[in-house]
Amino acid sequence: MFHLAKGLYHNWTRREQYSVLILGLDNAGKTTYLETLKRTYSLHSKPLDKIVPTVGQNVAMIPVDNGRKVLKFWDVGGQEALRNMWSEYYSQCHAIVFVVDSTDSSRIDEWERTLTSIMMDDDVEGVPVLMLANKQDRPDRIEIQDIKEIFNQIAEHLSARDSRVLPVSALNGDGIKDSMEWLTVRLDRNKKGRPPILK
Ligand SMILES: Nc1nc2c(ncn2[C@@H]2O[C@H](COP(=O)(O)OP(=O)(O)O)[C@@H](O)[C@H]2O)c(=O)[nH]1
Ligand SMILES: [Mg+2]
Repeated sequence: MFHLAKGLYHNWTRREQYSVLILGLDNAGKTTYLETLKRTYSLHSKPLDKIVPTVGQNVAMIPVDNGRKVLKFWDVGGQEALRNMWSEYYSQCHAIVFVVDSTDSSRIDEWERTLTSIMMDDDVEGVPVLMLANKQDRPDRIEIQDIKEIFNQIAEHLSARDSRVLPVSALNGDGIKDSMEWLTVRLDRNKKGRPPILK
């Protein structure tokens, strides 16, 4: 009886854990996004003016659905030399957040190539991709419609998967909750393809 109760309790308290990779070029705002997520979901976070370029990785565990699910976010650094390491995380990830700096028109080609190569990788087949058009608080931003068009051209050539472009400001928090909602729904929907880790 005790074992049965213990087993039931264990199943009932089991949490689903999903890994979400935060990718994008350096200076796009990936670490700022991670810190703002932590602050929005009441975790301890760094002051945004203390963020330095990421070497290595930053990780945050964010509980959702009253703690029944945990989203483990990985911010793995975006400088060119570090991008080669991204693929090491692909087979384990359940979703990708790709962050772009909406004010930097000089690097559109670079992020377009980078995003295309991610989406073409067999190890992320079927994985939901959320693109964050970041720095929307800045008046010199490129029109969101133009960013969507570039994204849609990339997404068009790929197999069916959930994808979306969201305008956000990692700095002032606009759109951050929307990004979490989008991810939570898609992770659940993609559960058969990529089951969560049960903890
Ligand atoms: N105005 C504005 N600046 C941002 C935003 N997100 C990030 N930044 C700035 O962009 C720079 C790079 O941010 P960081 O998070 O280190 O980028 P990462 O290299 O992608 O991790 C920093 O100076 C941030 O303060 C945003 O939403 N709006
Ligand atoms: Mg960083």
